[in-house]
Amino acid sequence: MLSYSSSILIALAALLVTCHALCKCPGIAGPPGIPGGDGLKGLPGSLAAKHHSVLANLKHRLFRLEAALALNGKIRKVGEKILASNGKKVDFVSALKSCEEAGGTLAAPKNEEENKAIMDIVKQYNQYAYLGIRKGEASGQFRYINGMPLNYINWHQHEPNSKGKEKCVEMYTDGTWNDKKCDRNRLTICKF
Ligand code: MMA
Ligand code: CA
Repeated sequence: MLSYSSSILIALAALLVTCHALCKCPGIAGPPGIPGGDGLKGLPGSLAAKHHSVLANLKHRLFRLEAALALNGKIRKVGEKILASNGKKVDFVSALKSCEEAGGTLAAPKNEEENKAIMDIVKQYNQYAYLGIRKGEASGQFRYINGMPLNYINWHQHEPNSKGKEKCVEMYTDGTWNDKKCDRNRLTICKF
């Protein structure tokens, strides 16, 4: 199991590699040519130290950025995940599309802690939200957007009652779930 800080470092390393490849990160120069160099193997000590300080700096900036965004309620951190809403109320397909276009997906709680974090946003906007869960055409079962079966549920009493064609799921302000038609306007909450 990787620690949180190792995961951040790995993510930053991947980001750096991408940045170098794309050459579009301001303030980060590409690595100088390394004779006989092969990736990170065989880097001179000075270069390894430089990479280490660049990573430490990025980690620090990322930490402060997340703290600033969390402070004013723009994002919520839960475990390794970041939750955010654009404050918009739209139908399920539009909500999912806007999350995916932003590089995330519709939030779906995988445990009580995540359910509480999503509920906090529902309460913040005082609007029911669509969850990243829908009824599979073939299985007739509620599943995550990626097709995996649910490993946590928090249905409201007497739900799901599948009145008519309720193939989507909304979260109420108390954090419980209701199966609901997908064409209603509900708050968009994305997971990144
Ligand atoms: C509405 C609709 C359903 C929900 C019931 C609960 C009348 O239908 O939101 O999805 O199950 O209310 O009473
Ligand atoms: Ca229902």
